[in-house]
Amino acid sequence: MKILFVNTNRFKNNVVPPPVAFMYLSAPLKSVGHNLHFLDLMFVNNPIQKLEQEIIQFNPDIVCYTLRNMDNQDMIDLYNPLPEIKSFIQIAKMHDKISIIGGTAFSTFPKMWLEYTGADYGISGQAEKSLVHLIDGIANKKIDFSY
Ligand code: B12
Repeated sequence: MKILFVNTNRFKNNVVPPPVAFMYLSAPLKSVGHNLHFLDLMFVNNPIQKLEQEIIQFNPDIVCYTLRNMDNQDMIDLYNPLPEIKSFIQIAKMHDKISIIGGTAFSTFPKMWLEYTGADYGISGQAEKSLVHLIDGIANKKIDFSY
């Protein structure tokens, strides 16, 4: 399948961590033959426009979003990325693409994130093996969408 993998982290304070999750997840997906494309939104000026452009050009079957930070753990100057991340996931839905979310922020509050963003699927915790199984299930229609 064609999979677009999106790094949603745009928090630039402190160190900017490289999107290592994709490095961990790409090898197992490639080893079973998936066609991957990666989009890092960290330094993009207009992330919504860029994401929409990538979805139209690459035309993926599935968009995977990595969600790193819930917040900056700063009660005086709180950073809240939730609305922006939700808007990224809505773009996949607008284009009728299957969306899968994961990452440390997602794993902290998985039920809340799924309900808030409307993503199709989420995997909490490490996903090197489970993401391959989930995508295999989607590809072979072994997963019931009507939940
Ligand atoms: C190392 C680290 C840092 C380092 C990064 C250094 C570097 N060069 O990368 C430093 C110290 C700089 C740092 C900074 C911050 N960090 Co930090 N950090 C971590 C730590 C310990 C490991 C992150 C990591 O690299 N993991 C390795 C990668 C491969 O794992 P992963 O991203 O989780 O990916 C796996 C799964 O999540 C999943 N997955 C990931 N994406 C996807 C996507 C899909 C579709 C699927 C299915 C699965 C999936 O599969 C992957 C492979 O198994 C985590 C805690 C932890 N144990 O995870 C906190 C953590 C991520 N950090 C956190 C926070 C808050 C911050 C800061 C905001 C702190 C601050 N106040 O400044 C900043 C943010 C920096 C930024 N600009 O974004 C929180 C995030 C949760 C939250 N509360 O928002 C965590 C979870 C710590 C915590 N328990 O609170 N951090």
